[in-house]
Amino acid sequence: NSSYKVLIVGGGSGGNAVAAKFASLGKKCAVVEPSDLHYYQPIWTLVGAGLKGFQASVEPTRKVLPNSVDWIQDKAVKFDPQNNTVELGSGEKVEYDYLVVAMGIQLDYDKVDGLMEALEEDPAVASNYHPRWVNKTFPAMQNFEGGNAIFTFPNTPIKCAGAPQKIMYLAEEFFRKTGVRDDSKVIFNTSLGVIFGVKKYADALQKVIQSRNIQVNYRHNLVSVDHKNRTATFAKLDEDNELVPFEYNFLHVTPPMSSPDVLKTSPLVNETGYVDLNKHTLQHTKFSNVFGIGDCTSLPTSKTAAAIASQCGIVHKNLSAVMEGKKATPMYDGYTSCPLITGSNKCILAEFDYDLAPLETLPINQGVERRLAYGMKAYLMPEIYWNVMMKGKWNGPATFRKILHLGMSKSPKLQA
Ligand code: FAD
Ligand code: UQ1
Repeated sequence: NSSYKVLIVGGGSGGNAVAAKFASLGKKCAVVEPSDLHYYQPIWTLVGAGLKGFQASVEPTRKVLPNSVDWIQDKAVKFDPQNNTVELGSGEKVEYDYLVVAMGIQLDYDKVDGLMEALEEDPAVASNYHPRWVNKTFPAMQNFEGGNAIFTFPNTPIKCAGAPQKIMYLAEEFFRKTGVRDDSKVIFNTSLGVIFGVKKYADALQKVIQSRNIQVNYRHNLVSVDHKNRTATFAKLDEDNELVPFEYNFLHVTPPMSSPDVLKTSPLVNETGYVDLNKHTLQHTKFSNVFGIGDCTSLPTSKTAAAIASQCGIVHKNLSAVMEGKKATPMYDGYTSCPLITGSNKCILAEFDYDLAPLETLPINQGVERRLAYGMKAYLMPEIYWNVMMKGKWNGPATFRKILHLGMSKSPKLQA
């Protein structure tokens, strides 16, 4: 059985960003990651809309992980934090002094009746959330000849809460270009009761929705898909789950999501199934040698790569302090960001914190559609991700925000 000073479980956005920070530990640090491929998922919105090629989103895991740290190509199947071990699929138990959990969120496509079959068999059903089915979105948009184009938002926490509607705006614009918009209805069926959780950006999105004649049905949760009859059935969450069928000619699904099954049954999680962290220090609430980052955590902020950028430096600093016998310092203000793309050259760049208060980097109002914000999302972010964040050198835009606001920016609130 092997033993490491720092063991990181999951080598996605969070796990790899942290591994890069600890690369100087060399072989004392390992990453458990089953997949050969590392995905930059934020670009899938643009891949789905035909604006970027899929290859822009993928690199071999070997190339992304720091060379110096060990890559254990397997999955974690059991956590035993009392004994500081993680069991692998192979049956081997790996010991650690310090653990970082970075397993992401699980996609539960199978929880919607008929959905997997529809995704496999119906060319009009697609999903930007999956590396296989994101490649169906643009062909389905091209083949759409009018009728109902339906976009869904599930009744669970998800990653990038804006993505279910970003693809809708891009598709709606595309349908205007291809001349089918007048013969179609663009429908957003969302389990939520609001379009977005932060009022400033919700107000901006409402204007977009009205000006582009999009129909939004709140508290509608997708429960089944019958692709043979091209019907998607939704439960009305505020009306005793009354079922309403919608015929579709194009269907973009955001699946229900949950914490990875392996975590749900582990001692590491709270009652919601996510890794139970102190929201300001990112240290585990019960096991002081355990930290977490990203989508698999209980942190009450929107699950994004942008949030992870702000978290990875804090995990590094606080875990390093704990290694030296010091205490973790409260530092994380919940910063997250969601570039709400509303067209092929337009974006509302939402940035906010735990209080759902806007925390904008640029010294201009980001609550309006801007070409600059689109450029940042489409061209700047991928460069930052691959060349800076994956090298352990991007801690989010806080420093730029302070410079650009000449020190007038609000300082983070970190009361416990
Ligand atoms: P991931 O990057 O998903 O990595 C988790 C890793 O854990 C995976 O590599 C997986 O193989 C591994 N793993 C799983 N189970 C196990 C196991 N049992 N043992 C070991 N390893 C395991 N974010 C933004 O900031 N801006 C955006 O515009 C944006 N848009 C998005 C659009 C879409 C369509 C999607 C899907 C996501 C978007 N995101 C966006 C969200 C962002 O991609 C995620 O929040 C981020 O990648 C989460 O990082 P993570 O490390 O928590 O999880
Ligand atoms: C960000 O830092 C980041 O990580 C690379 C993203 O991931 C895709 C983002 O989408 C955003 C918006 C940020 C925030 C950065 C700036 C400069 C606003």
